[in-house]
Amino acid sequence: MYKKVCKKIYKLIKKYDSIVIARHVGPDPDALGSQLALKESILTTFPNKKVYAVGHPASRFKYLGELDGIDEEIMSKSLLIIVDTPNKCRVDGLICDPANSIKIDHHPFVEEFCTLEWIDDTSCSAAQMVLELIFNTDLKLNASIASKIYTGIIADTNRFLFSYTSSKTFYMVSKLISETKFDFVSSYNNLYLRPIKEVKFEGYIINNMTITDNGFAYLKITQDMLDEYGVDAATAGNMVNNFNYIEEVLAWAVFTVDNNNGGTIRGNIRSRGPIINEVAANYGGGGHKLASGVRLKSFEEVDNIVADLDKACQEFK
Ligand SMILES: [Mn+2]
Repeated sequence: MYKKVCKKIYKLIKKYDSIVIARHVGPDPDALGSQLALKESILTTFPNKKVYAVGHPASRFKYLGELDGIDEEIMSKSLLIIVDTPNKCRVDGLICDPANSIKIDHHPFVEEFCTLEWIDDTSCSAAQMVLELIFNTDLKLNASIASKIYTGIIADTNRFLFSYTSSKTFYMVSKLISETKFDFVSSYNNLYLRPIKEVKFEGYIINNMTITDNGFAYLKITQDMLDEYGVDAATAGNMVNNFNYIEEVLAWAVFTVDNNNGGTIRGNIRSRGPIINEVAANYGGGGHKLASGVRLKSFEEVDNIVADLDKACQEFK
């Protein structure tokens, strides 16, 4: 089934002289890695084509490559490929609707907005799907493309820790390493090296979080705390991924004031059992069963969701 769709995608890529590749707003390493790997693969295979990777850059992930600015005229004439994005409103840099568009995504289905959609919600990452596309067509691969794909895969699976890592993931990564001989160990430096202030702030969260009798851990993070350690709301929010495997904690969250978004409270919630996205949905949030996010108006609202998440932990026990 996926072989057929890969061939269809390749045919369209072959047909167009100009191709635009987009991904979701607030890019993570999988979004950028799959986007820039696909761009490089198309350009390596077809050096005469014009390929643009669009969207706002993220300075943190600059090592994955540069992005391109384009106008409406270019986009309207191009083949548009959107990676890692389930819904249209989350596409970064979409300025018009070209005649042909392709979606390559591993999120649960939200809406149809491309003329050709390849959705595989059993895939661990969009990067794995781009690799599948390369392996099943005449698209080329090299060490530089491989490192971008690998970064996407290890970021979305948290180094093969999450459950949607499959035998296919290991098989394809093994093939990726043996075919290109790229230095996969150096990918970890780019992804995991961080300044001491961030590590110290993580220690601060651990030392100051409240853990309820039902196993729900949380911390409210104010602007003063962010200023003291010199970290931003997004960085603080992403730290929840590091609090897995604490014996006394079933689910956990950090609630961070986000002055870049009008002083709203950014809630990042994780779980190793209790279903949390249903609770988050009651507050306008979303995400997966065990990894979810929400945006709240005030710390008073935080108290309500904390009570609900604590209850979810109690029911799980
Ligand atoms: Mn992804």
